[in-house]
Amino acid sequence: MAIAFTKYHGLGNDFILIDNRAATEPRLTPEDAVQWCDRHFGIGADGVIFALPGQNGTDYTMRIFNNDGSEPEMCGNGIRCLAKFIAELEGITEPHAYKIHTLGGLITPKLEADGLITVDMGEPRLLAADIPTTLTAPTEKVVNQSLEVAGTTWQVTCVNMGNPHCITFVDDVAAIPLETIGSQFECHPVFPKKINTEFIQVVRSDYLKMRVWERGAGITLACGTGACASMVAGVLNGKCGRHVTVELPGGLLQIEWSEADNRLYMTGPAEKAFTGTR
Ligand code: ZDP
Repeated sequence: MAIAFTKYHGLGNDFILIDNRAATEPRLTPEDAVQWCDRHFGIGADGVIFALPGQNGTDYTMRIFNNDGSEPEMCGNGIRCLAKFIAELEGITEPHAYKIHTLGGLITPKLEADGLITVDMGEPRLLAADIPTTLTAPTEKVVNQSLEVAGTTWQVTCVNMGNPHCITFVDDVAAIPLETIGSQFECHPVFPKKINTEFIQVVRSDYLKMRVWERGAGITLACGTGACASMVAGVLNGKCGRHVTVELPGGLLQIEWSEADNRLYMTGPAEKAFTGTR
């Protein structure tokens, strides 16, 4: 039977959204997701996102498959897309906040009057055991640690935003050979759950330029959890403040790390591209 879908993107990080409100398990298998995400033989996307019934008192549950069929815990750009998708399903046009259960914990996206979405992304986790990584002792943070990848020693900082991230500050993001080194970071043995990898150029203390290699998806135009993780890494290394604009290949995200509650707030767009059935 054909399944209806809607394509959305957040700054060019694109997803196939599926109305999964009638069942507690995703309507597609990971293998289906790989085929649907194929840009030549399928619909084309960085991942598939399912809007499932809520649990533990939440409005909805979000599950996501990467375009390689793996399942990440969280997805920052994706949850902005999910918020717009469910508002459309429910016919809601007013500003509205949703409580979303994810494998990375409770996340709260809020549709704003101007059409943007602000997401309460929760608190970052910093201990090596929580990343997870074996780069240092389990109860220590991984800040400015040496990591050997592709014959070069990189200074990395690791942050978990529901999903794992490894951040490296560089002088010029354009000069980084992401196509060749990205997967070597992703699959490095010090990261037992693999890793999302961000390269950050500090333009000003309130403006970062980022390029990303995503676990399970490769180079993408934007990564919301990655933008949050990168600004946390910037603060830990004394390179930026707690209110920053992050410039990604697909556009800009505003990120705030609140001193009052230790939570990250990410603001950015999500746009519908088209609907279809497959
Ligand atoms: O952690 C992972 O495996 C990522 N590929 C998940 C997707 C992250 C995302 N790009 C984001 O915006 O946070 C969707």
